[in-house]
Order: sequence, then C-alpha cells, then structure tokens
Amino acid sequence: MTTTVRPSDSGDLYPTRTPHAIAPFPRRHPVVWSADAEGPLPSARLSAYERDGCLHFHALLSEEETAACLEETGRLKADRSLNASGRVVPEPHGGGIRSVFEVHALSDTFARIVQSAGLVGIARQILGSEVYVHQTRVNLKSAFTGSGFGWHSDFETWHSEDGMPAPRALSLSIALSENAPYNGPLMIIPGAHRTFVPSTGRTPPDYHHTSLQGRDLPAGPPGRAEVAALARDLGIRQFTGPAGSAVVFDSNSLHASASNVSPFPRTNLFVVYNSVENPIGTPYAAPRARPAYLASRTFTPLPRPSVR
Ligand code: 6CS
Ligand code: FE
Repeated sequence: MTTTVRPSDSGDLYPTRTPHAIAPFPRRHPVVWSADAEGPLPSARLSAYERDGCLHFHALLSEEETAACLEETGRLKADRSLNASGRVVPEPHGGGIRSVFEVHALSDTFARIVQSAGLVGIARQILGSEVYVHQTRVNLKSAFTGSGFGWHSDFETWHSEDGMPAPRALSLSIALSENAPYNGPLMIIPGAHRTFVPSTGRTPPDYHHTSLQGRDLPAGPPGRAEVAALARDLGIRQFTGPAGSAVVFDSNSLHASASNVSPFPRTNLFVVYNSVENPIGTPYAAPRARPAYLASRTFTPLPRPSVR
C-alpha cells in the first residue's frame, strides 16, 4: 500500500524509512538558492544545473593537483593506523579498500583542495550562502575488484541518519584517475533531484558499518519501480572524463555507479558542501547520529579568498 503525504501531516518535510511505502513527491525546496549569487558559473550553466541537478567540468583540478591527491591516497591506503578509526571502509568481499572518509582532516593536500576558491565558489553560488564541509571521501574503486554503488539519493541518507533538514547541499565528484565507460563512472538520472523518493524500512542501529559497503540494504535505497519510472521518463547520464574532470550534483540527485572489472582503477575524490543555513541536527529516521568523520557538526563557514 502506498500512502500520500501532505506537508501538514508531520513537521518532517521529507518523511522516509517508514513502515509503509510513501509515494514519491515533489521536492519542497529550491535547487539554486539565489538567482543572483556571484560565482564562477555563467547563468546558462546555473539554469542547466537547476534543470538537471548536475553539471560536468572537463578540467576542475590541474594535473599537479590530481597527482598530489593520488599520492596522498596511496599514503592513506598504506597507513594501517587508520584502519581502526572507522574512516577506512573495506570492500565487501575482500579486494582492498572501498572508501576513505574525512580525507581533508587526514591530509593537508586534500584540505587545501577542499578549501580552494574554485570549488567553494561553485558551492556558494548554487547554495546562495556561506558553506561548510559536511563530508569528504575518496572512493577507490580498484582495478578488477572495486564494487559499485546502487541507486540512491545522498540527501535521503543525510536527512535520515545525519539530521540534515533540507536538500541545500551538493557534492563534487572529482576524477583523480580517468573515469571511462568501463571502470564504473558516475551515473545520474538528470532531473530526478526534483522528486523525493521515500524509502521503506527502519534504520538499524550502527547502520553505517554495513550501509557504506553497499550490501543488501534494508533501508535507504528507493524502490526499483520508482527508479525505473524516473529513468524511463528522464534517461540516465553517464559521466566520463580525464583525471581532473568533475561533476557537481545536487544532494537529492538519484545516482549510482557500476563495479569496476576493468584493469584500470577509478579513483574519485568526493567533497560535500552544505549551506551554513542548513546545519544538521537530530537524525530524522535513525536511532543515533553518525560519527563526525561521516557528517561534520562543525558548521564554520569556509573562508573567502582574501582581497589584495
Ligand atoms: O552514507 C553516506 O553518507 C554516503 N553513502 C553513499 C552511498 N553516498 C553518499 C555518502 O558518502
Ligand atoms: Fe552517493
């Protein structure tokens, strides 16, 4: 049975992880939060982002920057002391490391890139306010063994498990190695960010230990029928590009990526910026808040470049 929700039914504007299915409903907040915010994106690019919820950059980072990030990734991978910290997520069936979280706290190189004016400027312009870093990670998707990510909306997770009130956040997925059609690049349903697809099922305690490995998830992912309907209407876009290329996408974009059976690793840096006017609070649908290395609770605005 599917229930229709009205905004007045509860204080929560994005009810999800309920025992009974709730039908998908239109997003209740803007995508671009200020029409005239200054920033690097020309107005046609900003309109395309508003329509599709995503935008591609052929060269967001330089060769030197991607090389430095890859070197740092190698260093973090080899650092055994990180394993016990929870920041390192192993591949579900062996085959090495799937993700390393909070890389900007572990490495000055990542910290510099996350704070760089080019990246932060995009986030400020779209979100129409000062921004802070909600989450960073490197997804390694190793050659032959890198597993995929099923269809999901990040906002659905951050709302349920981190207490993020509104979809006023975005991700940058930055290629540190080439993203090709055959090594598990990002796929997005363009325009699906305008629909919220609630999930059924309760969030188990300490869910992040299993959810981040992407195995048989009892709560969070949208139903297959809902994904199929949106993809039939809107299509699927696959993002490929050289190291240094990037995709910026809305926190409520429906996205996924296939596993990597190719001999070429697909290593991407993800940076999530949230508006300082959208700080996270008590989880909307989980027993306990997740650790700060997955969801920062320090809402300090990133500094603006100093004017000389
Ligand atoms: O749980 C999270 O926060 C993360 N999980 C996925 C599958 N995507 C976004 C985010 O890093
Ligand atoms: Fe995601």
